[in-house]
Amino acid sequence: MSKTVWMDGRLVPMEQAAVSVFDHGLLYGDGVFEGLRQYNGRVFRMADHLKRLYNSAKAIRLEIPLSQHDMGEAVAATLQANKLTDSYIRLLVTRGIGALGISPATCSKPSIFIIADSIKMYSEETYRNGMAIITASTPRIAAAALSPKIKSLNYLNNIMAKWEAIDAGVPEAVMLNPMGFICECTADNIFIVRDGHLLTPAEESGILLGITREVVLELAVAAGIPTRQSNLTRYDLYTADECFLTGTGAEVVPVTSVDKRMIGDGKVGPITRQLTSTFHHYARNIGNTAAHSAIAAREKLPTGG
Ligand code: PXG
Repeated sequence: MSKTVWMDGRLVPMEQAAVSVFDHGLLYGDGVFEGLRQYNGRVFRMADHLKRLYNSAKAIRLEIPLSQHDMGEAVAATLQANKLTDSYIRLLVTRGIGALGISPATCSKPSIFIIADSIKMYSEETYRNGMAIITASTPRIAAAALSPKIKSLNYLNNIMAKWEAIDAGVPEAVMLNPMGFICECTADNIFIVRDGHLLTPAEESGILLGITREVVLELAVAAGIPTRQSNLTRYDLYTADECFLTGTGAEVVPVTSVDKRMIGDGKVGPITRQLTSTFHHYARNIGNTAAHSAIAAREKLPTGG
């Protein structure tokens, strides 16, 4: 079935959803994006995703020509047009069409695109048995160069790290910051468990502040699991009792080996198991109520069924 894409206020068939070769999003990666999930007709943590999108845009001096409220409506309209109740949503804002030089000043109006599609997750087997990952030699971009908090259309570092994962025959690669501390994987945050404590790289390590990461930290606190955000090294990963990744697409996915070092006993550990299942349930039920998704509720998103 042909998908419908929201483009600058119009719902168009995917075949016609094309951008100009003069769009600076294409020419220079000048733009920002978000990836959201819809569960049972409701968008998970939409307010948080929109806030991050508008902050990313503000940081690069990109003025989104739509209020956050209207952006929520546009997302709802896209989901409705595609008759979706469980989906992955990609929201992009580009600098728009301009002259061939890099100057953003030549671009008169940013463009907004909303794409909704089915979700590609890891296999059942991976959630049950975990996966092997590597550390990449490509570093995460330095916070001093471009804040990793900005979800920009510049993902080349991450893509180079993804090549390393592909070459190593594993699904993901951990990126380190220029100091050698652990940051995150190419599109997921990373956690370890050590002596019953849940540890994850801190904001200061230079990471994207993942929304799934935040929810997992909240769920851990609620479950009485002590949490700490700090600098972590490869040694900490190699000697961890448990390890997992978090992301909008992946949710919580267990890691059982890093750079050929077995994590713990090589099986998915109890805290990982607990958080995987707690998150899974929370996203589909409790965490997806009007209170946690105020904008989604206001926009009367399709109720599913
Ligand atoms: N780090 C980076 C560099 C990312 O791009 C995350 C962490 C996780 O953040 P969230 O907010 O999604 O928990 C991302 C987000 C996918 C997918 O298909 C990945 C992202 C966004 C949407 C979907 O796994 N990247």
